[in-house]
Amino acid sequence: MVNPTGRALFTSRLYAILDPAEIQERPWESVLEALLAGGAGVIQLRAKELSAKEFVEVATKGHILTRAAGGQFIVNDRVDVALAANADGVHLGQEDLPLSVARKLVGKEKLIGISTHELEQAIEAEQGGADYIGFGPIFGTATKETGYAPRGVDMLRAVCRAVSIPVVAIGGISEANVAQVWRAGAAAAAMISDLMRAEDVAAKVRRILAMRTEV
Ligand code: 3NM
Repeated sequence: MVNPTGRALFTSRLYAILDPAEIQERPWESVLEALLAGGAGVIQLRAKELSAKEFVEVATKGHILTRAAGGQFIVNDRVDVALAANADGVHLGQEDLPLSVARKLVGKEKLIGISTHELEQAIEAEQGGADYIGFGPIFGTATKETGYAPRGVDMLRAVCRAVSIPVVAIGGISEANVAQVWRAGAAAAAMISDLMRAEDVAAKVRRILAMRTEV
């Protein structure tokens, strides 16, 4: 299967991040299944607290479940785990493997996304051959100590205009403000806590996706 590139990847406009550290007592499989049942088309697995062994196990199973539902599965931080799980892509931060090194390892078939926090980083990632960028934090977030002040929707808009690859907005995005980032030009909105803490995850995804018609 050839990976969809560019905006085709983000037709659902939601980039759902599955983070086992944020789901309390629920099994991660049921949270993933709820995300998929709600219609999330792209799932990123973010697992800072798992060992490499556990990360590969979760990624392998997560990829199979996501693929069966017709979605794309992206592994955060770890090129080796993405390869081992045969994920559709890998998402890297500014301190992870450099993009050029990662590209040599995963080849052209897998997507590479790069986290960016400044306009210059966004342009650099595009020039380096990233398939998409993450840009944030857009709003304040308690999920990650990013070290950056919230960038806001105006800076997001400027980044979306400056690059032609898809921009995935991240940081403090919820059902309450997602329309703002879509309107600013983000190809997709990435969310962790608003999804992971929802009592009914599938219903939360459905409500978010239903809002796309309003932007
Ligand atoms: N990266 P929530 S902000 C993982 O700015 C992450 O690059 C960010 O979590 C960045 O949706 C962030 O709960 C946390 O705010 C996103």
